[in-house]
Amino acid sequence: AMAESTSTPPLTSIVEAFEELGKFLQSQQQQQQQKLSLDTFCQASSLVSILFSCLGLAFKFAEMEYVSKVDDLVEASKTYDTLESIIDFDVANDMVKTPGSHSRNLRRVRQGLDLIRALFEQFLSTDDYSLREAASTAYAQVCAPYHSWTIRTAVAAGMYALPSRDQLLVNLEETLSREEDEKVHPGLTSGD
Ligand code: 1PZ
Repeated sequence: AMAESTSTPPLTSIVEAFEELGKFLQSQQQQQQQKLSLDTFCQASSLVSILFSCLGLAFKFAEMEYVSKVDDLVEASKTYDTLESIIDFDVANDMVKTPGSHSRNLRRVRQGLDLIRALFEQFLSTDDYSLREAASTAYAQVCAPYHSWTIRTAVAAGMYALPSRDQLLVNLEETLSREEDEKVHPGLTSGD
């Protein structure tokens, strides 16, 4: 159902989806209640998967990890309405830290999202950062404290396989223009 909603470029879709979530949470906060629909959260989180296609094969494992956690939450959304309800259930059953529990997967997805937030913050703060530097700094801040030594070592090695910052932007634009092409039909591009 989500596969065809590509009328907006991916980065724009991601930004819009999370700004909506943010606005919703702020309005809820003013009413002293925070009930975020799991369904809405999953839709926003799924959009992020497109970024992996810009990173290259070395990050296939990270993609599979991320996508499997989001898929688990999509499955959970058939039973649970809100983020709070899965956490309440897992707290009551002492399963918050159990690998594979919805709460644990939710935390993993949140860490993935936070990693992207940190990465783009690095990008905005200076032009000097290479993608590897920015990604390494973001990873060290956000995810490394919660990953095993084995994973941290593999990620550190994988960082050398990341494209350059310029190449990432090219890859992103290619993704963007492919989406644009679908929108305006191929062959109708303005020839100047
Ligand atoms: C443009 C963005 C560049 C960012 C590059 C940084 C990539 C960091 C890669 C992190 C790899 C993590 C690999 C595996 C982690 C697993 O140990 C855990 C297992 O969880 P458990 O089953 O024990 O509960 N899995 C995760 O933490 C799932 C989420 C990891 C992926 C986050 C990456 C998000 C980056 C998105 C960039 C498009």
